[in-house]
Amino acid sequence: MITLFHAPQSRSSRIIWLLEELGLPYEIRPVSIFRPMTGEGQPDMANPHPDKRVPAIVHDGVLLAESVAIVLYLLDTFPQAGLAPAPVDPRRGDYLTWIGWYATELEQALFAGLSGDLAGSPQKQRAHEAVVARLRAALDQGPYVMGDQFTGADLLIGSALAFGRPAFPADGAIDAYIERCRSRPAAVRAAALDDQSGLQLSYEQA
Ligand SMILES: N[C@@H](CCC(=O)N[C@@H](CS)C(=O)NCC(=O)O)C(=O)O
Repeated sequence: MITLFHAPQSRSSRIIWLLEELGLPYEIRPVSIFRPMTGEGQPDMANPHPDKRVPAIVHDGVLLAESVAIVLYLLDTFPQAGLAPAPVDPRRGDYLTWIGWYATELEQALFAGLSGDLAGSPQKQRAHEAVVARLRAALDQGPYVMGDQFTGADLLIGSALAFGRPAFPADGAIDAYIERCRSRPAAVRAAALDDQSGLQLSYEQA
């Protein structure tokens, strides 16, 4: 059994999406978190995340915190979903590069764009432009960042872009990519579950 420690409308929402993509049984444990944007919420002592953040999962006694670690772990542990090239697959390098890019480049550019930090920093501006250029180049080949195959990299990148869309310039290809990702049946199911996730729920999937 996989247990997801989750707070609605947060970075753990995309882990519900991931679990729906995998089609495995899982349980959602709602936890409260501190929400800096509103100043509401308290860290939850029932949350095993070392910083009392979300997401965290426990699978067979193994704790994982950090979205990237959870995506890599679950897609390698359950390869039948076909959402990650195997370590021996030549596409593995591209996959890991996109995941590293998401964590180190896209996240920073997104928060710099949202906070209005760009204007005063040529260095941040340059990094932000590089992120948009790399994404656009990939989407010109599309439909996903690695071409035809939707992978865990798209789940991370697509969910981050959906959250932080105003951080980036108007662009039809980026909008279409976000829509392509979030209209996947697993993403639609996850959005509905996220809305109800104030309740403790468990899902037995086929
Ligand atoms: N790099 C982490 C970020 C996790 C994170 O910041 N989560 C937020 C919710 S979106 C949180 O739990 N905040 C509570 C806090 O900062 O105490 C990841 O992607 O897993």
